[in-house]
Amino acid sequence: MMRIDVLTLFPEMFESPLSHSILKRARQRDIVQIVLSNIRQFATDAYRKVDDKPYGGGAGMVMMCPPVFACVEHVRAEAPEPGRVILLTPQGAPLTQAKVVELSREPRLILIAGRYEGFDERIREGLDAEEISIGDYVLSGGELAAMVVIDAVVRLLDGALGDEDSAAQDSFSDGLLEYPHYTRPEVFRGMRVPEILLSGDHGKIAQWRMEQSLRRTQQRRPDLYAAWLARRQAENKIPQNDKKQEIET
Ligand code: 9D3
Repeated sequence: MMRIDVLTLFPEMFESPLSHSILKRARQRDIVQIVLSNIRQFATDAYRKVDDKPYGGGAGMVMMCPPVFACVEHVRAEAPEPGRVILLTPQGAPLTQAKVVELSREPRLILIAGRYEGFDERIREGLDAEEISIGDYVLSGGELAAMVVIDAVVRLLDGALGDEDSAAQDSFSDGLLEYPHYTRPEVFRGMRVPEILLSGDHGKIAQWRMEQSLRRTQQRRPDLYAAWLARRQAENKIPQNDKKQEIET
């Protein structure tokens, strides 16, 4: 079972996301153990202080070392694996599915969500932590980012997904966006389901879906499209893979 420790000033923020759907089921099935710790409980002074003014001056407050180190040391004593320490920060490396896959292979993660302007740099240095960002936009703290990491990682763990879901079938597994989906009714407010999907011709349907995936990826994510093209070209240089399928877009 994987263990994920979450160190935060707002453990209550995690309760609802961890109590629904895939995360709920994964915890019930002992696929993952998620332990929330409140950094404030490890404050070393009488006022429960966890932040202080930056040396050198400037706006905002900085998360202090002593409570964070004490909290990490406390959770580390609860299980034998030291755990890989991850700070959620806007300066971190952007989260990708490749990073998620890598994290899903660890026995233990220690995620630290910050508030205020950021962490004292000695937290990263002293805990040999890596920093992860979930994208180029401004959040109010690291909690939602930690939840994104947890959700993306846990659904990859063995047994976390139901039968109908499959991690292998996901968008990003082949580097293209998904084709459009439809379900009943056949006509809704004058909008028809594409005729081909009603034809029963599975070959034609597969071809249509591939074309739609390619078109959408080209239009919405030129970065992914370029990477897909480059990968396909590289693969086509291998003789065994020579039977190339031409797809018109
Ligand atoms: C003066 C600049 N600061 C405020 C605009 C910088 C700043 C500090 C702390 C901006 C955001 C935050 C809180 N964000 C996170 O802790 C965070 C985050 C994010 O904001 N975006 C994407 N990923 C992440 S991971 C953690």
